[in-house]
Amino acid sequence: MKLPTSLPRARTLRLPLLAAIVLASTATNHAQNATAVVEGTVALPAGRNAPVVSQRYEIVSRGGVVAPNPPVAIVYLEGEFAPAKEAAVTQMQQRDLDFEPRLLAIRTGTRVEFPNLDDVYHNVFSYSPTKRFDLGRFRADETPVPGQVFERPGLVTIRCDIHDHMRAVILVLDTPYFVVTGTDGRFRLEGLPAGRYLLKAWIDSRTTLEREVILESGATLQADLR
Ligand SMILES: [Cu+2]
Repeated sequence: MKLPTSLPRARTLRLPLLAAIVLASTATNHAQNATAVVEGTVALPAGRNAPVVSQRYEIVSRGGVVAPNPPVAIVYLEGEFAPAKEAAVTQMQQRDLDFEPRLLAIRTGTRVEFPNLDDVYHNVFSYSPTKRFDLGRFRADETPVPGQVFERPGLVTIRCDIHDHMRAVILVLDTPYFVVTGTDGRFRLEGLPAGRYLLKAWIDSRTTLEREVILESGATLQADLR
């Protein structure tokens, strides 16, 4: 078949290119317009004899349910998000025979280091199906700092083989958008992309609340979870 004049031919070539440029700029704008906010309150269960003076919750296990006490929740946005540009690294320290923090939320793929800041040995391990590991006995001067990469989403209970009272929880989430509530249940998540998502609140190993949210750029949505 003989090609028509050069003008229409140029047009047909140019159109897909234009479409590609428009798509690319839309994608960029989408990332740049991550300006939505959601805030609200999670209905937390009653505390179990929580010491009111202490702002620091402990991790308790009762009837097979692992929960922070006094209760707090981890609120997160579930959806399809671009993978992290670079692997994140964070820390769960051992200090004064305790984990700091005791409750840690991370995105999948994050490496957690477990530096020992005490002058005794610790032996951090987990039997959780989400992530089983045993770092063995290590001291403060251990190099490199013992750590683990958490690839799968789920709950990981962290313990120390030497100090039975040491408990911590890592919640591995397949999202970059999460926050721990205050003990009053209040939360605020900023810098969110517009769209329709599930907003979830992890309360304990048996309880996660959820509701659908529709986020708009530059707008703050009030959304309570109960
Ligand atoms: Cu220990």
